[in-house]
Amino acid sequence: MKQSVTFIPTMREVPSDAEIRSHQLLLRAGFIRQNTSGIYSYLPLGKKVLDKIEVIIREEMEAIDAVEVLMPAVQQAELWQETKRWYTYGPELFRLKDRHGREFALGATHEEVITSLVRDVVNSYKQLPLTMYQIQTKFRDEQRPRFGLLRGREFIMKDAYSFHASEESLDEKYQDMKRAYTNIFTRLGLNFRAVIADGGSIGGTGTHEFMALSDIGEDTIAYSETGTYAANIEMAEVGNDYPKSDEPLLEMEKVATPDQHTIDEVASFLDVDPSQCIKTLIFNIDGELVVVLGRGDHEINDIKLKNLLDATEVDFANERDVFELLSCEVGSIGPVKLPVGVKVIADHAVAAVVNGVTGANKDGFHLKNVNPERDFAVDEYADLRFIEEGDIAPDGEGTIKFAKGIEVGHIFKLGTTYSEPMEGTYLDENGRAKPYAMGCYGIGVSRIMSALAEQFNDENGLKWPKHLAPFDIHLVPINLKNESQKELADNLYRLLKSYRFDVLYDDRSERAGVKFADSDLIGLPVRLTIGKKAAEGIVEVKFRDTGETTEWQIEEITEKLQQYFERQ
Ligand code: 9G3
Repeated sequence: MKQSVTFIPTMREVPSDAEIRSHQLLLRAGFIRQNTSGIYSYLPLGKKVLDKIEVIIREEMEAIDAVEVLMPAVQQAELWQETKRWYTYGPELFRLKDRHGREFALGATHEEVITSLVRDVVNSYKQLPLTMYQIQTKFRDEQRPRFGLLRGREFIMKDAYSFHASEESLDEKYQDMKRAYTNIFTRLGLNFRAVIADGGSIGGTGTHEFMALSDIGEDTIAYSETGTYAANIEMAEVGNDYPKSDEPLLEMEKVATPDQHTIDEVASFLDVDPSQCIKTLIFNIDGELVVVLGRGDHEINDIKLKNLLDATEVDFANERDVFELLSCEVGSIGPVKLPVGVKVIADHAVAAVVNGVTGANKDGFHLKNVNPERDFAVDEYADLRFIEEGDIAPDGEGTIKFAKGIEVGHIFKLGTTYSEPMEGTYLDENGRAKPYAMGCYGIGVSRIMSALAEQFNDENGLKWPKHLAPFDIHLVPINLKNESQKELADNLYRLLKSYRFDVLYDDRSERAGVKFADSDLIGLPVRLTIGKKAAEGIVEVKFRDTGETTEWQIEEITEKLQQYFERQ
């Protein structure tokens, strides 16, 4: 492709609203342009990378018998009303009306659509299992679109849905998808981890996220340095083996702690370690006030709390609720002598506290030598705390480290979450109607381009992995007014295309410096420069990933390139 006719608006300056490297580079190298907040155009170079990512995804989907479809983006509200999501989703769901005033959603995801499609056709176990996928634009009115393609309001997703006549069949497909995703992200060359994740509001049991490791990732993953354990920090389990000291239980006593409210203030005032304190929090869980206890040096994980109580809403109780319940400030609350009937749940670590410190439920006072079971009752102990770096991995293999990740894939076991309310049923071998067991599986296609740009760049620009670059070769003649350079460049362009290399021919009448800077910015794997030695049939070669330069004779170019690109 001749660069003079290709639309590649490179930019010298860094756009001020682009905070992260990949966003800056994709803009400056002319891969994308923002139309409005969170909504982008993919320019020729960006579109070519997207296409190469999609080829890999399609190959791996086909390998596990997933068949491609394309569903509508405009979805009738009635479908979302069947699953009640029309009512449970707020402003994030784009809604619109047609000329007759009928209501629609712009597709944020397609569980309702695909289930309505399948229920009209699939009514026998003989037609199952069935897995369909699409690669399509999704619409979500994010409150804070940011980081370019990483969090947009319109983005490209591969979403797959599977339908089964048994949990076993679903499990099998789920494992197939997990392997297919591992193949996809490995073939993309991304540094990623598959992590145990929270199903979020989509329900269903069991989900895995695929995280591309990156410091600008919004998710934190806890992984074992030497083992295989990896989980989204929201879900990472914590072991329950807390050593309990056998020191004698001392007499509980009330002590004045004037103006000491936080755990750290109280701990230092009473000269004890925060791990000796029992942190008492009051949550409002679906309208019920629940007392949650944790060790002073740990953080309570509200996602674990929500999953434990199978709750919809988990919020901190407000000051008024706390005062009504305990007639004291938040900084003085404790589990001793709570009003009857208040549910108390505690993280496992609390059970191992001996002679601990906690609030006295009286402003300005705390209790010392408090012991669980002797001084306060706990309805249920559970794993409620956030995992921390240095913890032993739950499977006992290695210690936990944190890393930031960009979620590029997420797979879910849905069970009958959608088939039940939508009456997506099949007749089993005994002729009984049963709802399909379902799975759904997403990959952020446009997000992957950002993740690749984040992982593959240097101070001069992008450095695309050679099988994903928008073009294979950047052919850069220094001076097209020079007859021998122009002739060699034109001949080489024709020759390389005849060998089916994808060539970007920089035929612009720009200075060499501009051409080289743009070439480094765009980041094609190989640059062939036609310069002074053109008359001798010598071409300068530069490899973008290593920066290495060398010279090749014209005669050896095609063979050397076939070696480099590992083509026959
Ligand atoms: C919505 C809006 C935002 C959403 C959803 C629905 C996330 C929603 C979860 C999923 C689950 C899977 C199939 C492909 C893989 C992901 N954000 N989710 O359902 F209406 Cl506005 O999308 N869906």
